[in-house]
Amino acid sequence: MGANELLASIEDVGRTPGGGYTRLAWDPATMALREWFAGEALALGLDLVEDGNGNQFAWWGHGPDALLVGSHLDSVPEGGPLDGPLGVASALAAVGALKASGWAPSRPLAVANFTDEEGGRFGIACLGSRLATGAIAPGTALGLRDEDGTSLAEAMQAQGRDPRAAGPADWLADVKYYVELHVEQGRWLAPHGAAVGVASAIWPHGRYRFEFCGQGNHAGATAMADRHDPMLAYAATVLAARELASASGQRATLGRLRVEPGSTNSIPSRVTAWLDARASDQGELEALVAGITARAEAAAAADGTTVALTPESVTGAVEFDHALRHRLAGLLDAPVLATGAGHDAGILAARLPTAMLFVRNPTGVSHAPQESATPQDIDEGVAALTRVIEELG
Ligand code: HGY
Ligand code: MN
Ligand code: MN
Repeated sequence: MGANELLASIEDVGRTPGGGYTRLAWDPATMALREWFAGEALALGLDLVEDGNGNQFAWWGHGPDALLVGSHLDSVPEGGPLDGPLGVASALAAVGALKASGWAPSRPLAVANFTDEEGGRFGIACLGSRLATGAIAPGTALGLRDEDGTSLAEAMQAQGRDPRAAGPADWLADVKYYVELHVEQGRWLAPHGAAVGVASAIWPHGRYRFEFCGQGNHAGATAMADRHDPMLAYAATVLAARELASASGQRATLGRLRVEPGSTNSIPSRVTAWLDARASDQGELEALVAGITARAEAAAAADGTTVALTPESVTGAVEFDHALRHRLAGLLDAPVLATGAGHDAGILAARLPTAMLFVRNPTGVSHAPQESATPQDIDEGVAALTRVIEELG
């Protein structure tokens, strides 16, 4: 099957009434997608293996110096249809086309489905690839809890996995290259008239938890002068993030919030907010976060409230392997572009030569139901990935 058909075969999995997709790690939707992946691997005659972290691999041959292609199948809440699944479907379609043509790889080849790339449930992105590469300690990851208080370990156990198996994975030693195809996030390829691009780098980025604490009180009986409302420092922080990121050409978002007790007629006692900050280099990222934090602290001090900052995950700049990206850009006659989005390829790049292909996204919208790519461009992406596999495989 081609990638468009493969994507159509999962279009109802994890679909939400708003037309988006919520497919979180170890939830029913991603479990159904794991079954789908297993079925497609079987149909292609590939050998399905799962590592102790839940990452799935469909192998064409086994052994060292392997070429790994693939992506992830989980989404952010209310995400789009392509972020992740496009890479997995394109890899399956490319392998299917190569098998049908009688081509045979000179090295082992595998298609990967990395688990929990978005961090949409447990808060830290790329958990599957971070665990496999040792970028996060199993104890830290397994102790992460979702909004219901369920830990990653409990979620894995509920799906029949043994969390004690989580951690650095043996397959890493067998992989020579990893190439991830992904829908473009942002709009660069369209104005440059290209259907496919090659990634140069990933911006440094991080997730930071702000905890604003004040005095809970009655919304109607408390005079305004007597309030210590943590919502005010939160509001000042949101505005500061926007102002400072815009002024420095970087990016900052506070898109996740928890208010306690969260009742209409109570002044909050605690407001927890998460900052997603991204910048063109590490120094800019640190300056941006420091600037936002200073503004949060000043606002809290003015209101007699407090604020505490906890970095939850910080990922340094990723430069994709220069020789590999140059070779693929030449092979495909494709432009090279950086991205502000994180990927499993960014985690694996610390351990082995890694590259990414981007498929044109006409509007650039991602992490939202409106994410799209044309069927023609999706086919062009598969053709490009097929050529890369023939070149490297
Ligand atoms: O957040 C990111 O950049 C990626 O989509 N996980
Ligand atoms: Mn992704
Ligand atoms: Mn994403």
